[in-house]
Amino acid sequence: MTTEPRKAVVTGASSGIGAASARALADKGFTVYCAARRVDRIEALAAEIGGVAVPCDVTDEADVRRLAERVGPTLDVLLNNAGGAVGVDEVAHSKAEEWREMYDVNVIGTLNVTRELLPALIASGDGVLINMGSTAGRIAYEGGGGYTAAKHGVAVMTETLRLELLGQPVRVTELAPGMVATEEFGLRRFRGDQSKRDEVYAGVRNPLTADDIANAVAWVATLPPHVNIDLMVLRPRAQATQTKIHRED
Ligand code: 8X3
Repeated sequence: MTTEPRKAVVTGASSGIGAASARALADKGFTVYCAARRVDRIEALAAEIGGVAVPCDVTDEADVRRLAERVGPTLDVLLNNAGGAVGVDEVAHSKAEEWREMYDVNVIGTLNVTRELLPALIASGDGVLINMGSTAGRIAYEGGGGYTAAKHGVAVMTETLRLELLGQPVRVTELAPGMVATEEFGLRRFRGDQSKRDEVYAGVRNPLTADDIANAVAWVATLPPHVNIDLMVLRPRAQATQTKIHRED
């Protein structure tokens, strides 16, 4: 008797934590559906890890329906990773379009993908749903209003899902990383300003890497079916809170 490989979907798989998580899940034997907007990147990643590239903008409901069709009737792991921060303005000077963009990708994107793939997760008999939150979903900080609001949204949606899915064969986890040194997250937040992005990590000896978060994803995804990790907060040793950071010269 042959067993079908287990399937995982990773959104935002074109770079950073998403790409690293796709690799980590493939290492654990999953066939990974790599979903993102940048086709060249997900095709290269899928070729590297023996996965499937699915072009998908998580804010586009038709794209997400196509993703669900591609995955088919069962799915073992869903990592809602697509998200990000745009801008560092104080609330008094914030632009609605930037807040909308953050709410759209972080919250509505997670909603769209979860809604379309939930039946397949349930049908697997042991689905694992992992939402990529952030320490920004647990605290407020100056200049982070739009992003913290969106990530608080992800945190509350994750808790709501755990309540609503009680009794169904689906585990629900929020991963909440703090300082992770990926290239694109900071560049997008600072609108392409490399020196501002680099300042965030200045003097911090070892910020977390995308692989650190990917290890956590792979661990959560391969625990025995009765073990649910509700929330995992991950920070580098050099970071006690969002604003209390140990920097060396
Ligand atoms: C990233 C964490 O500190 O930039 O999700 O808000 S922080």
